[in-house]
Amino acid sequence: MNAPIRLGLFAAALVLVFGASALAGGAVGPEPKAEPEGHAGAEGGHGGGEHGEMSHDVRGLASAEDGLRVVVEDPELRRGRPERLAFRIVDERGATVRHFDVEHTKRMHLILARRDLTGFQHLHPEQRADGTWETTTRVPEAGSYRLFADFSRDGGPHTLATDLRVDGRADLRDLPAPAARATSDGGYDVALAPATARPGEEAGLRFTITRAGKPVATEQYLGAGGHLVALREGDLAFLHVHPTNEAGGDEIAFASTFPTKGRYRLFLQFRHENSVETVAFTQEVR
Ligand SMILES: [Cu+2]
Repeated sequence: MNAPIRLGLFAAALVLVFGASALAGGAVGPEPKAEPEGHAGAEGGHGGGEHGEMSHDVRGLASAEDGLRVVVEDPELRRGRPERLAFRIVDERGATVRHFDVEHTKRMHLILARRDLTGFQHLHPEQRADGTWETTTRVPEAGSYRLFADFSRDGGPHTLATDLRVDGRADLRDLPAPAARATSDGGYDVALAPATARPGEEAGLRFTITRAGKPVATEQYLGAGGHLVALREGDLAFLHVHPTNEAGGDEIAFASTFPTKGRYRLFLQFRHENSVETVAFTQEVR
């Protein structure tokens, strides 16, 4: 299938699943008054608490939520060269938020992923005096990317997301089938223990790492044995995942609740010998 058709199908699926308000939320620019109560149950994901426990597990579907909004200075990046990426978090009055809580040892976590769940990056931008978050990144492939600003403010977690465009023809890829093993660029072999993940139930995700056949004990990374980001295929909903063990063991474990059936891409990052390695797995939820 060629890229325009696939993009078209994707857009149609988005409308079907999340309706017009989610689309508006994904757009860059002035934000209409959101109607977060418009969605049903598990897919609401607004973290307000009134939707029950599940609402904490899906985030990152909107650029504005709970009175906060992410504003990207320039959402167009040129491909294959270092580009400045700057954004602010603004409150309901349009004032730039300057104070953030430290979460996983950082005040701001910036995640980038292309719509086909390739091109994952996890960055820690610097905050300027005016509150703007800024970093430099190089995106090697064209396409539509999701930017996630993951942070905590006044004790409340937030993940706001918006789109970035990278020039050129996008060669979109199918999500890889589930596999029990993946290898990082640095040559680390990672195994994901088989786990049955059911919608709405907490699932344990356990990874073991070897290099050249020998077990590897990871070093502390962002305050834990590793960091895991889980994104849902189709809408790139960002799941809350928390580590359930410390660094130094022979296993990195996390717990996450997959809100719905479907496929998710898990991005595991860990540190060893001062290098941060990334591997990705496809998780099916039935
Ligand atoms: Cu981070």
